[in-house]
Amino acid sequence: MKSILRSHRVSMLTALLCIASPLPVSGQMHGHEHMNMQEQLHVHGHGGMITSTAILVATSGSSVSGTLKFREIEDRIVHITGTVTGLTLGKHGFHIHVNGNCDSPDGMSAGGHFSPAGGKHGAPDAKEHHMGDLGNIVADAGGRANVDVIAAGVSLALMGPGSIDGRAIVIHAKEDDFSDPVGNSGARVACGVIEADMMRM
Ligand SMILES: [Cu+2]
Ligand SMILES: [Zn+2]
Repeated sequence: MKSILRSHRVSMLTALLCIASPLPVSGQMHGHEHMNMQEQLHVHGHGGMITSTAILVATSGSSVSGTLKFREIEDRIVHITGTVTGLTLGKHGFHIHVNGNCDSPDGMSAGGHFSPAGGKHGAPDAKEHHMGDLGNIVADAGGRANVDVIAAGVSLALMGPGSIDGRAIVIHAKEDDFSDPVGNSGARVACGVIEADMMRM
């Protein structure tokens, strides 16, 4: 009981500090009225950087879980980090899918690969690939993968053509061999919706 009270008090304090801290950009908003909505949403993130989180949910018959953190370290360069467990040894296809919906037992509700510009499926460094093609993550013999992936071209902004806010990140049973249309990476073993952290306050 005591620890519950204490953690409650800490989160209250954090919330108060967040409210009390001045907006980092409030002094430099001369051009505010000329900014589009996307730019405004960008500068209003804490510390000027939007971060998001995806909590991975195992699909039916899978025990894959984990939490992924997304940081837009430069405009349209998103760094994805975290740990995934419950995988089989080896490579697993890793993609952003278009629908932020992980409700179906097989993960198919997340739809196809996020690809606003269309084109063929491929490796992230290939000339042609879907924007959501992030290659593979690699699990060790204990089924654990340390994710450290750069997603280029996508944004955590709440809108705009490259926005991945509210979309899904999907992990597959098999290796993505980068063949069109989906890389033969098999079933979906985990799915998580990418949610902006600032919306969770
Ligand atoms: Cu996928
Ligand atoms: Zn693809």
